[in-house]
Amino acid sequence: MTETGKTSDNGYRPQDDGSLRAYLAGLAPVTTLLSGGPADWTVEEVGDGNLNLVFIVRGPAGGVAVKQALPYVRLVGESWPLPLSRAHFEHLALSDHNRLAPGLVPRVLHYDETLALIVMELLQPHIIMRRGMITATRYPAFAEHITTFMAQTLFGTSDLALPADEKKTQIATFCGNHALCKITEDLIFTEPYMIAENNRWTSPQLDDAAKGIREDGPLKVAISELKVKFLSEAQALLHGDLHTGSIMVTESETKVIDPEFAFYGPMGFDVGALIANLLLSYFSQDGHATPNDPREEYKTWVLSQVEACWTGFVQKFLALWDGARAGDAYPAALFANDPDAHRLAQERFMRALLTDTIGFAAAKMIRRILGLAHNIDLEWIEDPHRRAACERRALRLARQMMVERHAIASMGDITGAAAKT
Ligand code: SR1
Ligand code: MG
Repeated sequence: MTETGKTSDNGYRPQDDGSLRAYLAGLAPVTTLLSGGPADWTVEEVGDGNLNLVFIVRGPAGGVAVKQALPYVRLVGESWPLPLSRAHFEHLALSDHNRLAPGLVPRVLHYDETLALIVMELLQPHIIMRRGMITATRYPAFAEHITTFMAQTLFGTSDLALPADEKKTQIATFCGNHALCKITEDLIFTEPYMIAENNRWTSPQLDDAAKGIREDGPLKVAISELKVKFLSEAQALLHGDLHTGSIMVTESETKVIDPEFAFYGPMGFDVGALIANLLLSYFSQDGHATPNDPREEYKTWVLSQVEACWTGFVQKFLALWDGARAGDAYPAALFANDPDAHRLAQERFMRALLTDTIGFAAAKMIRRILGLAHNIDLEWIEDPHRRAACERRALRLARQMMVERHAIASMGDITGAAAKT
């Protein structure tokens, strides 16, 4: 690996059952954890994401998860090359996240630069949160945990926490992850608003809605403003893909996985990703409801989580701001004798962050309905008429959120509008 994060292709090979057993057998911490020998282990490739190989390896005493980057986008195939260096940035981000939000991220047992491969603790019995929400499962500890994760990681890598020289060094390091940023720039901020080969939607049911979005001038201005923020505002180290498929949960635990899109960007992008995916789950519930399982109470719970995620995040972020900190932004000495100015500074900062969060959330909702990569929350609604009805409501709210984001004063306004949409 060079300092720019480029992995040499020398020695790289995608793992399979046999090669992975042999490889792991050479890693003492892994063999101790698994116990037995390679012949006693089970190896299963379970990757259902868009980009990578993921193996679950189980031995007599325990298990590990192994994630390996492929040199192309798995969802599309070898025609879309993608640098292996994303594993380098994922590893760096996991290390920062483990330091800043201990217990909320999987532990890394081993990292191999050449193979672009990370061995992590196996999270069990955790499941991907999105899957749990499709079966209307509540996660009572989720909002508490995810707000801690977002506040600690976003505050802890911002100019409020870091001296400027350190922050700039970090920005420079993560700039190398530009290929993953480019996916976001194209798939989220550009393609859904124009005719593009990658786009797909529930057709013909949503043909008119897709056309409407392509012809919506105010929406195109708004998404372009958000794209400029994404391209140019290095506020904090972002997870970069903080949807409910990147969160594993049990009733009492929450773990944030998969930060391969990590880079220094606008904080509202991470918070907005989370809010968007909760709202998409909300809109999908009518598509999964049955007479015996009408989902009305669950929908209320999901909307309560949208508000809890925002209010909990704000409260924790401001508590960190009020504590001892080393950052160059808003120097404590400047505000020491002026509590009114301090409060005003915080209010204005959080107001701007709310506006960004709402805008990015809207962008994330639209891309999952009209762009390349969709969510199983909606995809698993088999009847296309029923699915399209859910998607249409989500699109309507997202359009309003994005265009009116400067005028929306609270997350309660969004949940209220969602319930009426
Ligand atoms: C081509 S990758 C498509 C999407 O998968 C990831 O989960 C990201 O959200 C990315 O935009
Ligand atoms: Mg992912």
